[in-house]
Amino acid sequence: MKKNLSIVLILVGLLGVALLLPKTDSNIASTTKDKLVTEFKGAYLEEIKPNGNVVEIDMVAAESEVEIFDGVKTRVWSYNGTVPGPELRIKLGDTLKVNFTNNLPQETTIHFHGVRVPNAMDGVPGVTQEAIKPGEKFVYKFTPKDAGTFWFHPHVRTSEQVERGLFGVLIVEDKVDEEYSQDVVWVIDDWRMTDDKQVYNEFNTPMDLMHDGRWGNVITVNGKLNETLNTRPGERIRLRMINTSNARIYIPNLKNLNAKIIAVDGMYVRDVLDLGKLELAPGNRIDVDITIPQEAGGELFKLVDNFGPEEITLAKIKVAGTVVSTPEFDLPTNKRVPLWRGAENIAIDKEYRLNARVKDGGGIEWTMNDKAYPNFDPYTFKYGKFNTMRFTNESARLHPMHLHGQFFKVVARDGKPTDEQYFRDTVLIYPNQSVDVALVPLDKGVWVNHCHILEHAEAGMVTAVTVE
Ligand SMILES: [Cu+2]
Repeated sequence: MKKNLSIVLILVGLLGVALLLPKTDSNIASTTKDKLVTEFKGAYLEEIKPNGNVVEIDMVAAESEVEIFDGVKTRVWSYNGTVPGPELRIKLGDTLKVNFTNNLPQETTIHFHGVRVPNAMDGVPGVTQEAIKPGEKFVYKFTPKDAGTFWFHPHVRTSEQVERGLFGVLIVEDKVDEEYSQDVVWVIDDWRMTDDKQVYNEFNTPMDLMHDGRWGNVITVNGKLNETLNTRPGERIRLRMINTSNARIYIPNLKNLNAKIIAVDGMYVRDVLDLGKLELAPGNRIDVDITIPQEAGGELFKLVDNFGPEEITLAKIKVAGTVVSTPEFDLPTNKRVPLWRGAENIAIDKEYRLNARVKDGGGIEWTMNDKAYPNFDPYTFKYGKFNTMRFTNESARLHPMHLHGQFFKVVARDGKPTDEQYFRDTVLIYPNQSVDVALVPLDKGVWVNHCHILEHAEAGMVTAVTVE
């Protein structure tokens, strides 16, 4: 009896202490943050266990020629002789090993966009590795942590090297992918060409820098002017779209087809959304699930771009042949994508103000917090914790902001809460708009955070964050 009483007294005492503790805003905020981290757990992997299978490929970057226009050779820079470069397909758990040789007349690196790689494999010169000199080799080896649609490109003089044709595709397959009738990649690129169909070889022009970067006069899908996908009625297709353009933004739409977006920037969405409203900014990927209607034999469907005032046809889907039975399975989604309700009420950890200014001695430079790379405003995100970041666009131009090595979720635009039902690695910020994003970083290292309008990045719009 005496013992019980003492326990009661201890409990009363503890309660008293708890009541006396001030309920500060920071206490409340840290409790909320912990809840948001708990909600995030399991949304994607913290670590991957390699399955022991190594997929090895030799890759050479060099000058070459491709035929985009009938009978005309266009001089390009390419990976293994084609634009786009090789489409690498591996399974989740596989290790990718790229034996890379630089036969370009310039230094280069390879960055695997959107892939959570060990920091040393991120391909950023001066941050994660030394630039690879002409004639030199480098081995990229890593086990991607996520299944999805990714791409790769240089991170040296990127606006020139990507425009000349250096980019390729990395698909990390998961088991759901196999059930589709077809699994197709459409790499959408935009080129500025001369009248004789060569890559216009002045890069980072003052006009491009002052505006939204280098928009071209030729758009290709998979390196072709008239890409057409051949299908049969009833087929169910996974279409993976990647924007590898330097600067052009698309709003892709498949007219007269019921196209559902199942993944954004490689990662499955929580709930599917309709194609036709979401921007595909440079760097972004959108995967859609479409079924060719059984009665659509002989039809031609169009992939169009609705970003600008004039609709542009990008590619076509031709339907012919005998009807096939449609594979039946649930739309692949990730119900673990958090809602993060209340995230917009949490104080912003780090704000980046995006703007431009005239450089000493003339010319434009693009800044993040008044610094132009290689000068930058350093910041550290806390590993495994809830972090927030705001992009405030103080300029009148577009900025698709890309953070390496992490996924984030948009939680507010212009201060208004929003629930995007998916993660991203690149988010488009419109003129004078602010976008708040939240993330739980699971990958340590120094990661650049930059505008994916490649001319803006080249002119300074790059910063770096540390995750530790
Ligand atoms: Cu920009």
